[in-house]
Amino acid sequence: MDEKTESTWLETPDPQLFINNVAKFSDLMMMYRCVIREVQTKLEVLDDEFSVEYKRNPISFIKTRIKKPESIYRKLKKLGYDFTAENIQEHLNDVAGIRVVCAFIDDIYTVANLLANQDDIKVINVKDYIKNPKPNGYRSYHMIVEVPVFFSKGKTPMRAEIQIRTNGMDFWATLEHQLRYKKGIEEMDGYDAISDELMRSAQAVIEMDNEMQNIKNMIGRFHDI
Ligand code: 0O2
Repeated sequence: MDEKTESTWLETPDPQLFINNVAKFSDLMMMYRCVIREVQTKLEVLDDEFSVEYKRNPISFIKTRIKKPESIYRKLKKLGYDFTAENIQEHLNDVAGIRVVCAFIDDIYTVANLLANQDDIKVINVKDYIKNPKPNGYRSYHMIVEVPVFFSKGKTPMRAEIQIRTNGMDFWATLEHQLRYKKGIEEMDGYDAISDELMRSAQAVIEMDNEMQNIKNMIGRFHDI
């Protein structure tokens, strides 16, 4: 680091401003944790009701995450915005993330519709990568939702990204994420062969998901949902 940069770094921050910003950021992250809890409870309620009504659970498991500060910073920078609480709330939809892993393909649409029909949920955007998989083979159903959360200062609409997928889709996406996603392997020698293999494995998962769905349809007692 040269002298100029070092002195700028040491002299510029006003300690009080820094403390205020840190407090604002952690306050906002607390709000995102709360919207995750709201959405997770809604999903668990639906799953509980299903297990009583239909003697099975459409949801295998739910995973949640808050986007890491470095990723928030990178995404805002990519979009051309400064790293401020206001910009995070206004421009990012995926700080709060909820991943719902379902048993069967039709469970995905059942869960998505039941959520979308709740009158306190506003669906901002849907990307159906099951009907329209990404070129690399990625499949999942994505919803950006806005849910009111009641804090002492009043009701605040908070946004969250919900990714709904089968166990098979999740298995593939998790491994592909480790192997490739954001790792810049596109520049590697032999990338085309790797890409073909990933597509082939994605196709195998599609076939397995479809077969399991067909078997479920054949077993009539699962069919009356
Ligand atoms: P992370 O690390 O999971 O948080 P946008 O959010 O709209 O700016 P984009 O790409 O248009 O960006 O949104 P999209 O397509 O809905 O994808 C967002 C998330 O879906 C990603 O979040 C991943 O979690 C997942 N995803 C999308 N494409 C792929 C893929 O090809 N492979 C895998 N494994 N996951 C994918 P983040 O923030 O990029 O990453």
